[in-house]
Amino acid sequence: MLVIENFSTLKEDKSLILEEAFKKNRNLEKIAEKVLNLEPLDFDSALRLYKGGDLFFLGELANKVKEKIHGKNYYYTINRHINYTNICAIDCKFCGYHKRPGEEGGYTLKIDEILEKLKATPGLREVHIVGGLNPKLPYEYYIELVRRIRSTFPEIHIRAYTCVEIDWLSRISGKSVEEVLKELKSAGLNSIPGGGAEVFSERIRAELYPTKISSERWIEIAKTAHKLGIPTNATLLFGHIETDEEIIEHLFKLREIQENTKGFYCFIPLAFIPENNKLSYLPGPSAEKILKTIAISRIILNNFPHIKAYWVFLGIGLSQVALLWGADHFHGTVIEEKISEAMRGEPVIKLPPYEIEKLIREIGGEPVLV
Ligand code: V47
Ligand code: SF4
Repeated sequence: MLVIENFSTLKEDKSLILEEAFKKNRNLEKIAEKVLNLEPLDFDSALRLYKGGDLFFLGELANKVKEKIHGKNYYYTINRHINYTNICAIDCKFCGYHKRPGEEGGYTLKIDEILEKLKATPGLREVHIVGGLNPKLPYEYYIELVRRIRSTFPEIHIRAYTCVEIDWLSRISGKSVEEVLKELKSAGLNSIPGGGAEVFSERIRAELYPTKISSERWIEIAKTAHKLGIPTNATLLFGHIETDEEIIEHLFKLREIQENTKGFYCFIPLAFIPENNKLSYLPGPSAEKILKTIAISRIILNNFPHIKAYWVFLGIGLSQVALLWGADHFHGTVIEEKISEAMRGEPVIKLPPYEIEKLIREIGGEPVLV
């Protein structure tokens, strides 16, 4: 992909695609200059760029921002997902993974089973733990799980329990969020995954996940974690009923929090999977929408260290392309992931480290194992 040094080099470039992109996006020149200087955009400019910017133009800008932050480096890890239970007291309409308490097909993994899965993973560097809100699971299970993983694998990174689960732990234990986080940290927790943020819009929450914690609560928990020195990730679930304005609002909110706490590590734009859930009548986002959303995320969140291309939800091909549209993190080997498996009806294929490295090299990048 060609890199825009400034708009005059772009105009001189003979690539037809870029010439066309430049013609179409001439009215966005001033905004694009700010982007390339890593200056924060105002809301209206960001929205104009997202709505009106051509796919390739946005890709060029986002790639340039990515290169200013990371050069040619692209990151990945050797990890394993543990979805410890699919039983959930909440009933988000977009989720095809969970089972209601008592419903057939519900499962909960024993701590020993989880340890066996982890032991069977050569070179494991990170474990990613997320599950439903299972009323039968006691508070001690959550702490014990982290403690036993830490004592068995002293070196690995334990990323566990979204802000939604942390809120649940606080409720079932009667402890404050701060106390819960401190206990988890002393048991061995390193960081918190980004799930559960969905879209910070009350309109969408009321329609799709009315019993889930509010965006204020999600943000309060993320900020508390940051205060305690626990980095967190953040997500956006897009491509369903949200508007472009709501996407930009979500990104601006995250940007503002990061300005204050510097505690976010990675942003993961999650493309809505329409199969096997209550929103299956929706088509799901197009590849163009997905790439533009990844690009605008890199542009607005230029104070976030990383933007992740989550290949399990996006597919391997589109994730590779996303690495040229502003994403710098390919997540990891994953091995097993029950959320997309439940919706798509097929197991996640393991992506070995050498294949991830090949995908990165194929787009001219330098793989970095973290
Ligand atoms: O919170 C549920 C989402 C999330 C659907 O932190 C759906 O590094 C799309 O957060 N279509 C869990 N998304 C996954 C997650 C995650 C994944 C990878 C890396 C990280 C990280 C975090 O999955 C849930 C929810 O927002 N989800 N159903 C669906 N139909
Ligand atoms: Fe439960 Fe999470 Fe699924 Fe919502 S997205 S129903 S909280 S498992």
